Parts: sequence; C-alpha cells; structure tokens
Amino acid sequence: PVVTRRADYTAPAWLVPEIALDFDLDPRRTRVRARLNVARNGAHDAPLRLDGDGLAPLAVRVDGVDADWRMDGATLEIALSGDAHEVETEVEIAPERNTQLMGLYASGGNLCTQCEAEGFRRITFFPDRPDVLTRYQVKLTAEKARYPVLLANGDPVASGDLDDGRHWAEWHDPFPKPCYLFALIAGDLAANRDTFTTRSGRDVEVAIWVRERDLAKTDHALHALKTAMAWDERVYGREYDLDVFNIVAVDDFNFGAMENKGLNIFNSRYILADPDTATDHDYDAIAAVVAHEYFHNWSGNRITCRDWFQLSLKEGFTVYRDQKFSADQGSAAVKRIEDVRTLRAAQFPEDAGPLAHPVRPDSYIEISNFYTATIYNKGAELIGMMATILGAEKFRRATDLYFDRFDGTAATCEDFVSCMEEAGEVDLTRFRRWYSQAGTPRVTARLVHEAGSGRAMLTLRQTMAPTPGQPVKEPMVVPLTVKLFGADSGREVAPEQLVLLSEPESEIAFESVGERPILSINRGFSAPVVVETDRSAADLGFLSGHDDDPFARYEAMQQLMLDTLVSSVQRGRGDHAPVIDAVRQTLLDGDLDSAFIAEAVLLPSDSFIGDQMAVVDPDAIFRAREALRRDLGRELEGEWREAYEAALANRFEYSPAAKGARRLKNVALGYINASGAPDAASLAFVQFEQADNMTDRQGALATLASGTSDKRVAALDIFYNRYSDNALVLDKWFATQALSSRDDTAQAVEELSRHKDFTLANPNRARSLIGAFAMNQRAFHDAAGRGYRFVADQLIALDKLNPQTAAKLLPPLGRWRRFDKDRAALMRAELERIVATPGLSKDMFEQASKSLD
Ligand code: B3K
Ligand code: ZN
Repeated sequence: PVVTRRADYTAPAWLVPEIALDFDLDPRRTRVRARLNVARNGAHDAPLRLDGDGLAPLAVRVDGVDADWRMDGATLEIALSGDAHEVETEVEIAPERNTQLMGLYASGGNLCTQCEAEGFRRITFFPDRPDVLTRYQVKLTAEKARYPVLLANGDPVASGDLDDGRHWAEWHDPFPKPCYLFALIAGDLAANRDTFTTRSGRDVEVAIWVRERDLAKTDHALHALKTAMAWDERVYGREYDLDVFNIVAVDDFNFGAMENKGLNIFNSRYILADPDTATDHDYDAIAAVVAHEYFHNWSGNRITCRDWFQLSLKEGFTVYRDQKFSADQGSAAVKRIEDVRTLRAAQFPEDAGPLAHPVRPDSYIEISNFYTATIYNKGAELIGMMATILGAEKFRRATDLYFDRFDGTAATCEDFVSCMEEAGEVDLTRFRRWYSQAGTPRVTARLVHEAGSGRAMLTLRQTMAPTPGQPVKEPMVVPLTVKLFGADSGREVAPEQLVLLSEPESEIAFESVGERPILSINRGFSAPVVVETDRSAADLGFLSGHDDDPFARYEAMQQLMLDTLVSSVQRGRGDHAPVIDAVRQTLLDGDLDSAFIAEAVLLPSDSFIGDQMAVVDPDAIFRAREALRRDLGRELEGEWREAYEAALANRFEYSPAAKGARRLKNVALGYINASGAPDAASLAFVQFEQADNMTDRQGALATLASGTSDKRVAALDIFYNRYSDNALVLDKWFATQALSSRDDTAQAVEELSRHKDFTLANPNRARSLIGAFAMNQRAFHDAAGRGYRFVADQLIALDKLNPQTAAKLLPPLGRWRRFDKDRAALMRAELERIVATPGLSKDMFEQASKSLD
C-alpha cells in the first residue's frame, strides 16, 4: 500500500475555481455530470489528474470537444495545452450498493453523501485534496414522490417540476470550498424551522430535517444550534455567512456528524432526543456535536486545511471550541472532568500503543484512520495550553488574527501557532514539539520543605517514552498550575502560579512557607500529562475535601482511589479506609453540587486502572475494583440511600441541577447494589419501571444487567419490547449487555450477534455491540481468547462492507504489549489472521499491521 508523507507536499498543479455539477439521482443508477473550470497553477507541463474511486468515465470533453484521456489506476489523466480549460466528465454510480457509506449512498430510503476525507472521488472525478478550493453550482433532479426534498450546500436559487414525475433544484454556494465539504440530500423529510438573526441583523433560516415522525425530537438540537450561533458571535466574533443553515439526520453514518458548508449531515443519534428515549448524556452530546459542526463553519470551512496532515488545525481547535461552549452551558468543572476522562480513556492509551502518532502526523496509509483522539482531543488540549500561556485576552487577539489572515485559504498548524506567537507576544518555538512528538509526557513532582528556613523546593522532572518511529524525545513545554496548602491550617501557603516546565528538570522555590505544604498541581488539568507525586493518602484525602480548584479536588480523589486499587491488585488487598473517608466527606459536603459529587465518587474504570500497571491483569483488577465498590457500598449504605432518596421525587427536566440529581441518584443506586443489600435489585427494578426519562431507565437497566437477580431478564425484555421500533434505543439495549460485568458476557455478546436486530451494515449497531464489548476489559480479555476471536471475526466480516468503521474498532486488539504473554500471543494471532485475510482493505491493513510491529 502507498504511504503518503507530509514532507512530500507540493501545491496542486491545477486549480478548479468553478464547478457545475448535475445529478440525475436514482438509488440504482445516478448519473453525474461535472463541468470543471480548471486553471494551470504555476509554470509546468503536468497533465490534469483527477482522482476517482470506482468510477469509469462515460464521456470526457475539453472545451466542448471529446478529449484524449487515460486512466492511471483510478486516476483520470487528461493532457491540456492551455492555461485554462473547461473539462466535462460523466459517470454513473449506484448509491444503493454503497455499503462503505463514503460518497453518495442510500440510508433509510433517502440519498445522502459523506465526502470527508476522500469520498468525493467516489462521486465524480476531481482533484480530491483540501487545498483545491472551488465555487459550486449544483443541480439535483430526482423522482418527486420519493424524494420531495432536494438539498445541497449554499443557498437555494431555483427549482421546478418536470413532466415525468421528476423535479429539480439548484443550489449555489458562493464560498469556495474543498470538495470534502460537498454535500447533497434527496429525501422524504420534514423540517423543524426557525430563524436566527445575526448580530449584524441578517436573518438566517435554520432547519433540522428528519423523518416526519421524528420531528418532535428535534427541539433540543435546534435550540443548541441557535445557542451555538450566538455563542460564536460573542466569544469569537464569528458570524454565520449564508442565508440558510440546514441540518439533516440520517441513520447510517460512519461517525458523529459532518460540517458540510451550510448543510451539516448528522448521525441521527446526535440529533434526536426526547426524555423517553435519550439520556442526559445524549442530550449533552447532541448539543456538543451540533455546536462542533456549526463552529466548523469558521474553524474548518472558511479556513480549511492545506493537507490532511493538518487535520488537527480544524479538529483540535473546533473540539476546544465546543468544549468551552458546553462548559458555558452548565458546570464548567464537571465538563472539564468529563473531557479529561475521555482523554485518558481514549487518547492516553493511543499515545502509549502501537498506533501512537503526533497531533500533526508525518505519514499515513489511509487518512480515515487518523480521525483519532490524538488529532481531536489531544489537539484540543494543545489549543488549551496555548490559551493558558497567552491568557484570555491575548488568546482572543490571536484567534482574531488567525481568522482574519487565513480566511478563504487552506492553512497549516504552523499558521495557527504563528498567530498565537505574534498576537500573544510569546515564543512558542519549543512548544511546537507538541505537534511533532507523539506520546504522553510523564512529570514527576517532588516537594521538599525545610521547616527552619521556611523554604519549599518543588523539583519537576519530565520524561517521555519512545513511540513508534520516535525512539528519542526532546523535552516538552508543560504548563503546570501549582498551588500549596498548609497541612496544619488547611489554608493556602503559596498562591496559584503557572510554571512552564521546558527543561528535562527544573526547580521552583517557595519562600516563607511556615508549615508543611501539600502540593496541588496540574490544576484544571492545565497540561495533558501524567503527573506522579509522592503525596500520601492523607494529603490526597485533604485535597479531595479542601482544594479550591474543583478539578484538582476530583483528581486527588481519583489518585487516592487509583493508589488504593493498584496496591490491592499488586498485594491482594489494599486499605480501603482512606477512600471510604474521602468519599463520605465529599458526599456530605453541602457546598458541592450533585453533578460534581457524582463524578468525584466514581471509581476509575477497569481499563484506566490497567493503564497504571506494567502488565494488565484484567481479572485481578476487576476483583479489586469490585471489592472496593462493595466496601464503599456497605460502609456508606446510609449515605447512598439518603442521596438516592433525596433525588427521587424530581420530575424530568433538562437543567444542570436536575441532570446532576439524576447522575448522583444513579451512582448511588450502583453503590447500593454493590453493597449486596437484599432490596437492591427491586429498588433498581422499581426505578426502571417508574422512570419518566431514559437516564433513569437505562441507569437502572445497567445495574440490573450486571447483576444476577431474576429481574434482569425481565427488565431487558421489557426494554426491548418497549423500544423495538427505535434503532437508537435498541443500540443502548445491545451496548448495556455488552458492557455488563457478568461472567457470561462474552457468551451473551456472541448470542446477541445472531439476534435478528443485529446488523453490521449499520455503524451505530456495530459499535453498540462490538465496540462496547471491546471496551469491557474483563470480558474482552477472557483468558482463553474467546473475546479476541469473536471481535476479529466480526471485524473481518465488517471490513468487507465498511472498512472505515471496521478499522476504527481494531485498536483494542492491538494493545497486546500491555498484557501477559499468553493473552499477547492470542491477540497477535488474531491480528495475524486479520492481516492475512484476502481482500483486506487498506484501512484495516494499516491498523492491524502497525499493531503487530
Ligand atoms: N469532520 C468530520 C469527521 C469526518 C471523519 C472522516 N473520516 C466531523 C467532525 O469532526 O466534525
Ligand atoms: Zn470536527
């Protein structure tokens, strides 16, 4: 397979200032006519090369005359004599046979597109690279009864009916864009419409398009959209630029959503919500993704990427923007905790494994494999660190400069950093290593206090383990916010300061520290690093109860729990008392809100505990965690019941306070259940039956699904029957079972893969079973290799339909180095079986072969 390298970038030989596209839409046979105005870019005599994938030209004309052309593999090559020509091509494609869901495909009776990263070449011949920016005119023609709604990018300009039952619509997008932002929809859809007035007084028609029967589930997304539009004006000074903004929801989608100019296309799971079918988490995710895609209009569309190595330029920045947006809608502290948990669950393991890559990668085989937590979430942390270093005011000046200077262009990560540097008046030379070096820095912090002199010395040391292709690492710039508390008084003894660690080692002195200090470090998670300290259980307990930075408080509790769990795994049994005391203190703290308490008292996941160990022992980790859960449940049973009952009376409402109450209620239910209390299952079952919202219903179901009570099967059946016609809720039914901590989960999941409602053809469904199961550490890592074999079988089957989604599910199988040699051998054997599969996609080949190295 061909490796694409960042260092090989050259500007496009031909530009395409304008395109006219004419679609004759039909699920079996769609005719695409494209008329490109091409312009030679610079002095050269290279032919015009147009990317294609699975296309055969039916006609090729240059300036109206049949032209000479040849196919070089999938690429159409045309020799051109002048500097500007009109090139026309015609192809035929079959949307309904498109199971990859890239290009033009059918979903639920509608026709839709997905072009990022390289799907446009499956629709028509074109220079499919993000630095070719083109003005689009699009005409869609289709059968009116079947596809009454015809949408494309930009603004609608004309439409009409034909005699044969077909109709047409024309759309113009005045903003030049790369072809990955092209989109069209033909379908039987209804709209929830509204108007947004921009701050300069322009009216924008906004609409969310779904199946008629789903209309009632679109209010939350529509509200989120308008909130996001106003937020981007206020916080970044960015206004929307077209007369219409359309969002369409489809059921079959490879990821969350897509920011096509003026026509965002969404996975329906990130649009549809009502209390009966969506959890609070779903509501939050919908608002975040709607905002994310909207924010791309500036960070992604108005300024796009020069090449795909710069992907984090738009994704890291846009994730940073959506995270801040969400933080502004509720508790910023809880949002930060959630974001860090995601980073640690998805990105740290990536950085520590065979697929580690820099935020700005140097090479790829298949770009789809690089839509990763590193590009997105670590990329967002890089922006956050620069914002911290610059401070709010200069950061805003820097983003203004960036939007101004690069509007209408295809830019690079370097362009962004240089704006930060210029407007921020800082030197980010060394900071740039965050873009080029993979891996998570590890910072050791040692605090030594001399009682006599009142001086405290903080020694910070950083290291970074080698990653594939990067055996030696240079020191990074790590912004750490630090503060000291007095162990006796509990008060601040040194105010918060920002330390920029940029050498392998550095020392910071604090004077006039009269009592033994306790270190609070990486407050707010100011840097995406692992911090190792030698703080005692008592000091962590103190911080978990008293630190004035909510994240640091949460973190101290997590560290205390982790230390306890790791020592239980290593020594068979740990001292649970300090954790129990700290949890009690947090539970009873009247100044804390429920959402924060619920986050703080949650034990770290099995896999995060595993990440702390040299060799992961899934069974020992599970036992240690269950033992601590049981003790927490028993020792604090009264407190859990009180917290549970306090939240019982509430009726559903989507507000930060009500969400927090539900979250704490469900965490409490889990602990009551862990205590082994005889009434725990009936408590869960009553909640399950009486819930007026999905958060409570699914929370109870998850508790029951991991237990042994006879209510388990009853609840699963009731849930299934109640929601059997709702695909998104059935996904939850599959995932809940795949995440169960029961001993027979692997077997249950195999059976579920034969269930009549299971299909690999729908990515959400595939992820709900296969993806969820591979996250269930103990079940997936069954010592006999049953889980590995099952997942490999499924991925091999899925690869034939949808390589992109299959390859995304591979990484858990690639982490064999973290396990004992028997498990490692079993995992490797499955990876080898995958690599040896005839007809394997390059997506899977890249993921599996890199994982074997
Ligand atoms: N830009 C798209 C992701 C496309 C993924 C292509 N494999 C959605 C987003 O990040 O907003
Ligand atoms: Zn994005």
